Amino acid sequence: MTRLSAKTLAGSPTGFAVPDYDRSAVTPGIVHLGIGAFHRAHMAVYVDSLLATNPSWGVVGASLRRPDTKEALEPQDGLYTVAVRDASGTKARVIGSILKVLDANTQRSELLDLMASPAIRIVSLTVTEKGYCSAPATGELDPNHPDIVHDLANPDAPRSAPGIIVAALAQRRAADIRPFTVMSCDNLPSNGPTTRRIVVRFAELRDPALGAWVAEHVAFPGTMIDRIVPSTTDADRAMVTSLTGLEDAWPIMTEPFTQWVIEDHFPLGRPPFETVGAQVVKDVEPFERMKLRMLNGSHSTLAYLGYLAGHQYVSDAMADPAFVKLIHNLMTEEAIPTLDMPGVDLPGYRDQLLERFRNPALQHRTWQIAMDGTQKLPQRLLGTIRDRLKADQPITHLALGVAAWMRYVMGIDENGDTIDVKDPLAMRMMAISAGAGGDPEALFDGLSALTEVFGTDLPQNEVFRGTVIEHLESLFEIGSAETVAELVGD
Ligand code: CS2
Repeated sequence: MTRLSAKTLAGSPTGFAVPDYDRSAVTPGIVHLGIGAFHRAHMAVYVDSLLATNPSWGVVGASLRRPDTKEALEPQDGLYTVAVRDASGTKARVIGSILKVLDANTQRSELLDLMASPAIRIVSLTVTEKGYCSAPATGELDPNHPDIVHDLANPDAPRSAPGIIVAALAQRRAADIRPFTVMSCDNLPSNGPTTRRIVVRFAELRDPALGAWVAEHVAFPGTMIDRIVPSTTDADRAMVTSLTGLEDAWPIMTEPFTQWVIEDHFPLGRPPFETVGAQVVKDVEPFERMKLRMLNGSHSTLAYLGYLAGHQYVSDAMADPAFVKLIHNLMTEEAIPTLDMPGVDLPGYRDQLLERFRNPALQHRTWQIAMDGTQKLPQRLLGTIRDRLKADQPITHLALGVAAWMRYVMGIDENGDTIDVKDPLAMRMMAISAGAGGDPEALFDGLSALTEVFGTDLPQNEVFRGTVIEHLESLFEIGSAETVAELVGD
């Protein structure tokens, strides 16, 4: 089978979309840290759509942890296939906006030199929540994080995202080059201001003068990013090969829906993202809050309860009417009332989400979404819970999401089989659940004492404690599917 590459694409039959520009004329304007599936399904696609008229905005990607994306894309000249799937079928498009991928561990100085060069005007990131090395409850840099300790001791050989950004900014400052704009495209709450606090703090710890310079001169626009991107499987690779006739080591599976809302704050300029479907706005935070609380809050709830009920994919859980009702009610009764978005049709947004979760062609694993719960819970469920507790409003559905997470991180499913719990705090949580010995109160007290997740207020809140424990008792007694059915009255 012929491998996808610039050469083979040039001679390949059509029937799928390919870059509509001369790739050899494209030059890098963006460095993207964390070149995983999400970026390649989202921002890289928007950039691909505008390169024909804006060739100075190509992307150089950097992988911070594993070199697997670099290894897959290098023989393909950075090209890869995006397969958009729904019940009506699959549409393939080859994306050309990624010019090159650098491995931050082995090509560090090449990466930093590129980031320090004047051509690079934007450094964007999708490094996932844990890549910010912060305490999830507060969004503040964790100075004791092993990567931060390492990077402060070795500022010229950083391995964390904040360390790499600050090293490159320091090089620009020394060379009197204006700083690039830092654009987070991760699901953090207030991702612009949060990234700013983390990067400025890291720079201050390195050198107070550098910290002051970063705080004064670097822009950190916020973004709301949305597209569902399940991990690619071998079956997906085979499907893409049969569609295009070209072997692609790392195609991307995704849904038709895509949304990107960007705060307009780019002192060195930006590509005209609004010409290719992005919304460029003054204040992005209401959009972020809406998406985190409605989409991601529902997603995590579906993931923990769905996994426990034996559903491998989100669409399997959505085939159970009780799960649909639960998620519908969670959004309608508990999330929407905490949002202030005049002019936005929130019930319409909810219905569209329910439809997206139902997409049977996507095969989005509940286990994938369940990952890194300690990094996700605060912005997806706990913030909404806090707002509702303050207003004396019920938290029944949201608290079930939290209880299901607590049940899930015990690491044993309802059949007594092991769950592969992926989370930076997995070891600590295993020890806590072992100590709790299946007692709901002890489990709640042990896990909610993780102040970097729950803060100090929630563990002491009697309503929160009582509601979560009640749900835990039910999860232990009758299991996830029955608990959901009982709650929604089915
Ligand atoms: C998901 C998100 O894995 C997860 O935690 O909730 O990745 C979700 O698919 C995206 O935020 C959708 O935009």
